[in-house]
Amino acid sequence: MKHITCVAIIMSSFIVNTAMATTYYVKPNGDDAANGKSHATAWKSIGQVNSFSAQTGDDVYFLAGGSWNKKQLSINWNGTDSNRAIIGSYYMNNGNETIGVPSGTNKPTIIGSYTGPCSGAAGSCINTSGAVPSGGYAGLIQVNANYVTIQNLRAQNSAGRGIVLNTNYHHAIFEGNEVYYTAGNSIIFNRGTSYNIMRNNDTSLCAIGWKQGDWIAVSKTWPTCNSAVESHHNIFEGNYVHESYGEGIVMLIGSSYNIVRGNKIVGVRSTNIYMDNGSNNIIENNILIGDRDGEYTYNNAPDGHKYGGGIDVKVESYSKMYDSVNNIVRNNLLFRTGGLLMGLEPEAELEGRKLGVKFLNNTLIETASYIKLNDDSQFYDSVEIANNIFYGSLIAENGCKITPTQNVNVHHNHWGDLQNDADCIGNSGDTTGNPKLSRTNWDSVSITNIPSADDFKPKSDSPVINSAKAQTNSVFSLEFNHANELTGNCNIDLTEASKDFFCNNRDATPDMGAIDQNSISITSVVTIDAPVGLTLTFSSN
Ligand SMILES: [Ca+2]
Ligand SMILES: [Ca+2]
Repeated sequence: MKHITCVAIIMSSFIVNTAMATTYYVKPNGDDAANGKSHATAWKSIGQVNSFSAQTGDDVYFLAGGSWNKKQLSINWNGTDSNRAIIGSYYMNNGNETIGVPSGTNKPTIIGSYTGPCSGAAGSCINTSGAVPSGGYAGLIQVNANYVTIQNLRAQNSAGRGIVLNTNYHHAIFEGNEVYYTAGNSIIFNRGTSYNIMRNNDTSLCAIGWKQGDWIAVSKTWPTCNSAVESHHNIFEGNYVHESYGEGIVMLIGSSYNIVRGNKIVGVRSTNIYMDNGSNNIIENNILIGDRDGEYTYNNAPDGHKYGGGIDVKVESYSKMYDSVNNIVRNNLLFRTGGLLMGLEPEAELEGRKLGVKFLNNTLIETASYIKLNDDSQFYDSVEIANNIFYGSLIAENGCKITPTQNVNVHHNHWGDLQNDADCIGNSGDTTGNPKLSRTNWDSVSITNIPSADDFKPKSDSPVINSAKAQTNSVFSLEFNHANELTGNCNIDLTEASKDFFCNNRDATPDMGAIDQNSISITSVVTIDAPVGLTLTFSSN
């Protein structure tokens, strides 16, 4: 008998009109010859899940605490909007099968064959025969169907990717999963997918040894941790991406109408949030913490230190068929990462591609640069840089480059300790000097001692208070149908760009930076009714 918890009640709303759908259970000491319909008769193997005659909307739950070795899990049956195919975790509570993961118990764990990170020469790092999964582009958990939810599983030691939505499938929800040690990406929505949610996942140690067709040394990898490729209308929300060699959260090759919000990205080697050749995307309310000179750093900065990247919006040559316009980067907090970047590659310029981004109300502390726009502004489309705080004593020069200023509307920014940079200082509404943030000593910050959002909050005597210019109606019309799937306290309001980091309305005289001084302290950016478990709290360490 299935024990109905409050969690299960949430899930049960999906189980209307689903007489045909069945719930199956899998446990390490199960029996594939049993019917799988209870804990007592649970199946044993991933192979059984991969090959049984599934009906639309069937659900499969693996026993929490169990692990399954060296077998790719492949989901090949559809759900529907009202009856998703859910693959998740269960446990026994007073003799009842209960959906979820009990406190202190590991999520059901699927383990591949890779034990990286790879430190040897290219091609020497893995026994390619018998690798699980079989190649760097394959997922340890692979979804080849629509309306599938993967929740509360752990995928680790993948010789390829972690969790993959394969090409041209749609409406996936991947949430509450842990993905650790992957040769390639942690979680990816592949080409042609759309209307997906990647939420509350914990991903770490991605890109430990794969690049374009070969398993290679980790120092040469670049795969992204969580990403979308030619994939639209997706939400990336509340994910924790940390201690990884690739990029953090990435939208590639024309991925459009995506929202990246409320994620925490800590100690990733390359760019924290990256997008190229995509339009109508919003990147907001994320916390990015760098790992200066640590293992997970890549770029050399003018101050002699190594940083990862910050937030970068590009038009690249390899996908030069797409513009990258109508993008918003707002209310993000960055510490010791790269800065805010945008630009076009030469071949894309030859194609006449356009690049448009609004960087609004971000706060950057001790970043490797403040903002750098390539010298290609004739291709810019509605570029605006306003209401941002840039501050960091580590950066004495070269922190800012905005030339020429044609087609770039720069105003009302706080330039911190940049005193004489003609590229940046002197625009309408600018302020300078110490922004007087809540936290004064940042030296102890590390990837294991993460500042809270409140640390970035300006004090009442800060020059940034009441110095911003109100931004209204600056957000494009976003073709997005996820409204019913957003459960946080920061609903997407497409006509209102004047909210602070905590999604409070800014007052009539708004402040620069992500957080208004007068905003109340709230401990989480997004409060998500995930089916089970993980809720990220952004003010805690
Ligand atoms: Ca179902
Ligand atoms: Ca104010």
